[in-house]
Amino acid sequence: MRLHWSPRSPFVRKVMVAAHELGCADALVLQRSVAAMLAPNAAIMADNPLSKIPTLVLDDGRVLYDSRVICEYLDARYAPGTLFPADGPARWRALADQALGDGLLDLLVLWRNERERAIPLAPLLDAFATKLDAALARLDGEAARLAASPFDIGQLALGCALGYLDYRFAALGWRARAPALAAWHAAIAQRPAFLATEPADG
Ligand SMILES: N[C@@H](CCC(=O)N[C@@H](CS)C(=O)NCC(=O)O)C(=O)O
Repeated sequence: MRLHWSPRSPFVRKVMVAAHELGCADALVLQRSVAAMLAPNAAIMADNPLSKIPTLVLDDGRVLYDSRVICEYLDARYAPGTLFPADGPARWRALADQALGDGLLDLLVLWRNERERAIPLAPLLDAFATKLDAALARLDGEAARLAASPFDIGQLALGCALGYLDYRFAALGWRARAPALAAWHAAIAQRPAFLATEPADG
């Protein structure tokens, strides 16, 4: 399987953490791909018309995107139910946590794009900050629940979102605002799958 990959992308990191957790990282051939909103990449678009990563090309030529679909595919293929609970409240909790982690990442990627513009739109930056504060407060209140639950796709996505905050928004100092969440994150960041996939420039 060939994965359009970058060491900087938090959505690619979701897939790589999942692959390590599921024991199938060696089955992925990594193709370094640069995805930027303002520069559609023909090599990615040959497989994904949206020019987004992660994009996974299976050995039989079928193509999967986005990170949610790829993670669920790897789970179903290599260790069913490990990251995606099969049914019931645990499944919906995990999927909702994943949606919050992914949504936070969408917000942070847009925020980073906006702040790098010559004249950022101030109300947009304020709105991003307001939503981040609310998400951190919500998650800080749920840290005990996260710590008491088995590791799943929701925790994986939230871990990648908090890792991206450290990587691209270190100056925000999110831990001071969410100490219980910070303690939960410190624990999951020690999982081998997270240690093996730290974001890196290059
Ligand atoms: N919902 C997608 C989001 C993927 C995404 O936004 N990836 C970024 C890189 S971190 C990208 O490819 N951006 C290029 C673009 O938006 O054109 C997923 O979960 O995979």
